[in-house]
Amino acid sequence: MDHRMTRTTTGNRVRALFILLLAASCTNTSGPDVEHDAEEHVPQQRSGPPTPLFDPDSAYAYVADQVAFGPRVPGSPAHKACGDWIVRRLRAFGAQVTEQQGVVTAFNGQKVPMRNIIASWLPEAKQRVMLCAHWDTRPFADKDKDRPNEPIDGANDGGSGVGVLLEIGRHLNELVAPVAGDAPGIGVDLIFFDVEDMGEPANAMVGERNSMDSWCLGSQYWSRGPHVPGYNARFGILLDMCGARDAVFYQEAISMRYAAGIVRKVWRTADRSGYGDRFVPETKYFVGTDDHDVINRVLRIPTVDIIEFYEPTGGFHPSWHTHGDNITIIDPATLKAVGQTVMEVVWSER
Ligand code: AHN
Ligand code: ZN
Repeated sequence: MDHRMTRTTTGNRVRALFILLLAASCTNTSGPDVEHDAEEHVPQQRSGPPTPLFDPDSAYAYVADQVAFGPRVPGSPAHKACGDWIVRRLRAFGAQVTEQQGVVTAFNGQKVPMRNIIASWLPEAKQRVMLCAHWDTRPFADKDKDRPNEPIDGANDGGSGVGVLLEIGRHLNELVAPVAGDAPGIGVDLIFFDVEDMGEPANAMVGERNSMDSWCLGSQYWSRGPHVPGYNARFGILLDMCGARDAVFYQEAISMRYAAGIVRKVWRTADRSGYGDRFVPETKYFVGTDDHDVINRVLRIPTVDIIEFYEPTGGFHPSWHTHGDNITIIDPATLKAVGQTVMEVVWSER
């Protein structure tokens, strides 16, 4: 299980090499071309601990581990086992873990058990950053011609966001560890929302508010009663469907409406980190609703959604809510672009 711990030594060596290369590129000011290149690809100089390297193979393994449990349909044994595994991982990473359990009502009247998982580093810090994803998977494949009533693997839809969050969580003790003479750091919360994906299957009413309210039941529950009364954060970042091969991320319209400044911060950071080809600074309206919607509207924490826009469909990846959403569409390179960018944003907060 903890084969990842053995990667730490390699990680440190890779990081040392990275810092050496960075130092070399910073002192090499012999030609204007070199200097220009360094400006574009090297993150801004700042104080505080350097951003650790996000390990794409570790993140990928976390996605595969989730898929191996089977579909994480709320109420199922696989869902329970995967939730327990997420909690164990987070505790091993040094987080304080809080769970929110409740019962919510699906669009068809069915009562569904709900389990939100919240992992906190520096829980007492007033200045906080929130990162989130949904960890449940859709109980049916309503966009598939074959076996539409069977649950999906949700490697991308569910699995990818959780995989990236866990790999970030593996490094968060390094961020919050006290440094001699340094001001107290900022706190971080990773929130794993349940029952995001039991929304009403699309019909003529698509885009209508009532049908939109049937999605994101875990984040609705948390937004109306956060795990800490009066909870606040400087900003939030939601990760949803962020692991498919060649995925490109546009500035999602709901995020632009409520949190344009944070969107620009994230997309600028991606560019500075060398992922400008993945993060395109143009707005696309293609998400009906997602977990960040209710967080923005109810708690008013400016929260952005990093979610793939797939050009040929003008919307989601073609595997969306089909059996094609399995581990074969996941690419560690996509997880890396997203994970390293988000870590750079978080590590830049002072
Ligand atoms: C709609 O836009 C209808 N749903 C986006 C929320 C979602 C479902 N994300 C993943 N699955
Ligand atoms: Zn979905």
